[in-house]
Amino acid sequence: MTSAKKTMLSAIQPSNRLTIGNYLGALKNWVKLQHDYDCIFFSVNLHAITVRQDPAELKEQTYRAIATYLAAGINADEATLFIQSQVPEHAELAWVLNCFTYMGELGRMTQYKDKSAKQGQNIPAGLFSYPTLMAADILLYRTHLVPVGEDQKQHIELTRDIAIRMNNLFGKDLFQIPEVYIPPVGARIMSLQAPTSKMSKSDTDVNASVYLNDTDDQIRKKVKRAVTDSGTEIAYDEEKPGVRNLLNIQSALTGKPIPELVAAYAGKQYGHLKVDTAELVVEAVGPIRNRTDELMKDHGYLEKILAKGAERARTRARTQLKILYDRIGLVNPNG
Ligand code: ATP
Ligand code: LTN
Repeated sequence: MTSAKKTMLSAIQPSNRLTIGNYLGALKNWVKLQHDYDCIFFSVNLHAITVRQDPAELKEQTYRAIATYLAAGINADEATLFIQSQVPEHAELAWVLNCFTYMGELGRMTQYKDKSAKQGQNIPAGLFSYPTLMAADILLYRTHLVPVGEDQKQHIELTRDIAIRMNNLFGKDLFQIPEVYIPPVGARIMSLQAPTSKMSKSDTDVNASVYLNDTDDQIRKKVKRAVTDSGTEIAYDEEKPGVRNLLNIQSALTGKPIPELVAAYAGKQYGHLKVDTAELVVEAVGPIRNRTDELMKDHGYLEKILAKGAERARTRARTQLKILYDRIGLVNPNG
């Protein structure tokens, strides 16, 4: 389907159940911005296998991710929704981009440095070339805007560098150069157990993250056990990363500015901040969890949306690949 609107595209790895970090950094903004753009959202299972996954869980989480997008408010009639492995053009373009990306560029990626450090001796090559697959995801659809959390900014800058390089070589209009959208609040939600590290869905400590399918009780327990800081005053302070994180979560959920929240806690204790934060998270997560569970029971409905999305995506992706192949001298599938 063609549209006069600009294209917005984003994706999440189905490497575990999604967290409130994924929600506040990414998904919530997709929902907020969706009507102004022609939207493409998918579940990046090819990215997820850059670290070992259990096959049955990977499949379940891949569908759960799509169900969660819908439950959070993505409109299935308007957006193009699919699973990355259903559109083989992503892997195809990634190979070509690998040939125009430098080892030095990939070696500088923070996510690669963090994740490879946890892998021991045998680092999969896919973890290293991960960003070229992400660049392919974005460049296949002439994307204008990519809404993501702060941790992904570096990957989008690399995508722009690769696109500009190839445009210089093969024609200025070859690829659309994408822009990043990072939300003003909620772009970096921290671990509840180690508030100087990012909340991450693949963290082995289940108490570090609130998952979007946690029960209300689990949410309350996790937020109340959140590591806070020495002292008693509720301040938005560099030295108080635990308190800052809870204030950031509240601000991202309610839209209230931090100074307003801090002022309302004058003279109150950390306990008050935790109880209020827990209730706000319960209020936001509860409906998403319940709706996701309902959708997961209706596989037929999900399959229908995904089949339609993948078909639409493939047509668009093939058009872009044809242009690229012609420009760089590769023979197209149909000659
Ligand atoms: P993994 O632990 O498997 O690396 P993750 O939780 O870091 O996963 P991704 O799939 O890498 O999540 O990210 C999906 C989206 O969620 C991206 O846009 C990313 O920027 C955003 N995101 C992830 N974690 C956070 C966080 N803690 N705060 C804000 N946004 C986040
Ligand atoms: N690398 C991203 C997930 C991702 C993505 C994308 C995000 C893969 N392809 C395309 C935006 C656009 C991450 O969050 N780890």
